[in-house]
Amino acid sequence: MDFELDRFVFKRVLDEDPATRSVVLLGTLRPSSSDIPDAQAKPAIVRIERTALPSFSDGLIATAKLIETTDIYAWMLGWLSHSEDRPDVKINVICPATDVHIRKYSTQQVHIVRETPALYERIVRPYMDAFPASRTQWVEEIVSGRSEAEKVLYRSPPEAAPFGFLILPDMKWDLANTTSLYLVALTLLPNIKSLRDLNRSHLPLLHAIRREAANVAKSRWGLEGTELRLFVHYQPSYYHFHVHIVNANHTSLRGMVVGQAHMLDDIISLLELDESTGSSIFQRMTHSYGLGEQHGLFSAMQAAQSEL
Ligand code: M7G
Repeated sequence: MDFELDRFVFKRVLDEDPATRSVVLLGTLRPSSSDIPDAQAKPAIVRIERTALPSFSDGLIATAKLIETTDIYAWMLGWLSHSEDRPDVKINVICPATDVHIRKYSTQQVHIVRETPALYERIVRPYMDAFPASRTQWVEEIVSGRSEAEKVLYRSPPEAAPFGFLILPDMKWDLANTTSLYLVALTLLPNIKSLRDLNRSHLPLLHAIRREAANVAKSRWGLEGTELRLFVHYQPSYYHFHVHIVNANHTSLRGMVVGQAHMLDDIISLLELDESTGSSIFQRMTHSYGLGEQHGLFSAMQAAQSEL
């Protein structure tokens, strides 16, 4: 599918965020052929985000206009010089966007809820199981090599099965600025749904992700392992286990708050200390997290909080 932006017909703003310098728009993507009636236009989400500033170089700022000066202080507006390898914005398009996507990208209040193992079984597991396989089709496309194949940075050897993984740039990254480097490690099989499924048998997988993320970042971008922040979301948007790999200094991201992001190092350490022979620490514990009011789990989880 091609995503020519001039086919986008704007409907309304779903969200605006000065902190991440981004805006999310809802509209439709007109069919490319003029023979097809407009009724077939598909819902589309377009997210536009300012890219990170490139490293300073002479000539970076093309023009500047003074706003004010006082004593030793001056402030002005500036315009960057135009350059093909220095994009101004990064644009993400989802089309056709499902209702789940539209709700996820809409402005909403977040509430913190607690998920006991019993609430997981009663509310979260049925919610996860109800997702059609199409929800994680993108993972299947990548793992099978049908999509983004030339972007893959690391792939486990076959003997790593059933716990192989691959590492590739996350679609949140502009691939231009190392300061905002964002990669994702995706497990090859859908046998681990989320953080709650992890147990000690997954330690070799988690160690390997940590090791290979550091190797890739070092060999490709000269970053040390200490310059990376590796974390796992709970709740994730996609129930196919993956690890976020982000430049440790890139902190202006929404998905990094307490109540969503769990350090991979902490996960490894907890599993190493977990002496239980039955359910693992992640299966037994109560997980607390933020849920937006538009999230599919919100109503049921909020109603269940009074039972705790
Ligand atoms: P998550 O914690 O399930 O959801 O992470 P989040 O989107 O709320 O963070 C899934 C991660 O996979 C996110 O960082 C996405 O940006 C990334 N991702 C999602 N899709 C659909 C793709 C894709 O098609 N390609 C790549 N490279 N990354 C994706």
